[in-house]
Amino acid sequence: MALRTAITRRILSSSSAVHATRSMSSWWKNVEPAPKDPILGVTEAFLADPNPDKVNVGVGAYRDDNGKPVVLDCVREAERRIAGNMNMCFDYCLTISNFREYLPMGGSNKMVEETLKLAYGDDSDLIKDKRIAAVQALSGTGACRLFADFQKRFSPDSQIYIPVPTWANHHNIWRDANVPQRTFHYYHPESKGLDFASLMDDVKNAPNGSFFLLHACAHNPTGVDPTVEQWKEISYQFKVKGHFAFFDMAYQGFASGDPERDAKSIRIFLEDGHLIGCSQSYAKNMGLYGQRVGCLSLVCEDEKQAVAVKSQLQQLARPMYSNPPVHGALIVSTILGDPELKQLWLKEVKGMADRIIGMRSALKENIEKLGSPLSWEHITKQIGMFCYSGMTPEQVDRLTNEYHIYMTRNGRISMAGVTTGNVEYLAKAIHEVTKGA
Ligand code: KET
Repeated sequence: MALRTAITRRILSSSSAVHATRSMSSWWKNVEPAPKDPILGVTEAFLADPNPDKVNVGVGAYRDDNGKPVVLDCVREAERRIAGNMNMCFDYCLTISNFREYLPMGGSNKMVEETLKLAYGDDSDLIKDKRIAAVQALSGTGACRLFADFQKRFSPDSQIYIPVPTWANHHNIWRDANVPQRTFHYYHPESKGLDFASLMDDVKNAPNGSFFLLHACAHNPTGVDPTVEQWKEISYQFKVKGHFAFFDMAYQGFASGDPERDAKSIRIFLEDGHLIGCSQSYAKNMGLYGQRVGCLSLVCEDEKQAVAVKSQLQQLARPMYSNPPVHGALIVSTILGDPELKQLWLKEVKGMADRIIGMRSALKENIEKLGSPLSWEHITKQIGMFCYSGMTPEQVDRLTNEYHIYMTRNGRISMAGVTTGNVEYLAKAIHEVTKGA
């Protein structure tokens, strides 16, 4: 009897185990592979290619003239100071033994304070009057996403107007935050410049009080920015229409070589009294790509509103990632909090921007030298990290398949990946795939 019960029990438990295995294996049966990311997927394909002559001008990540990733000297020095525990004054005068503690939900106050000065100006009254709600964010992407979630929560019926074209991930970010997207004209393919007239029409025709995403400088992917005069007109029209401007500033310093000059668009809007939003990232201009350090800020009517808005941003962060990582913030606050290190940083940002400007001329000259009948003026006219070459997806495919040159299919060349060593090869390949066009 006892034996029979034990056997029955075993049969039952093994059949339920089979059943459990079956249902577990069917949990994800409807999951299809996600499409490759149009930018980061290029890096994956590049890494998988064994060809020694391969060139990566896909992702917007700065390389030195040997094609190697760069750690800035100011960052190395900051890390030395951090590791050496030089009684640094961070948020709570942390020491080496305890700076791995959690940061507050809004991140490092010291880092945020220094970051706001870069966007709003050292002497900004908005900072003095504590009218800016700001939190440390998971780099520029995290700042955009946090804002999109905030927009959905506090303006649930609003939409976001996004330029055509834009950084591909903007679409994903606002999609995943469930904010409907609209587009506005930006780039003019024939002139390879700004379609200012259509842009202004779209601004005028959008319903009053619409949300717009603007690239503060070094527009990605086009490398085309409005002039100061055009920014003034845009700002004026935003005022007339009561639109909200959200600035994505992922390349401060990369357009002109000077972070202060690159903040001009934002300053124009501030002069006009706009209550803007802003995403800042240290991925590119401090080379802190993998540290994921950035900032989201929203200008408010007064200090009381800023306190409320910041508390809500923190409440959004808490269930997502609780609080941001500490190390990158410590590097940034160490550099920007020390006048000497800040000077070194400014010099290094200019060095990166200048090398890219030099490569623009070199690429253009090399293509022209080969006798290309096409105009390549836009290579040197466009600014920032990218050249929007005008090449078609098919031409890009040929570059990749025949020449092992990796770039996004929209024809964007990351000029940061061009070097004196590969510029001739790149020019020749571009000439070959475009000469029949
Ligand atoms: N905004 C823009 C306009 C942008 O180009 C990037 C990155 C980001 C935000 C986000 O950067 P983060 O690393 O989250 O601070 N662009 C490059 C890398 C990427 O696609 O993630 C790129 O376009 O190649």
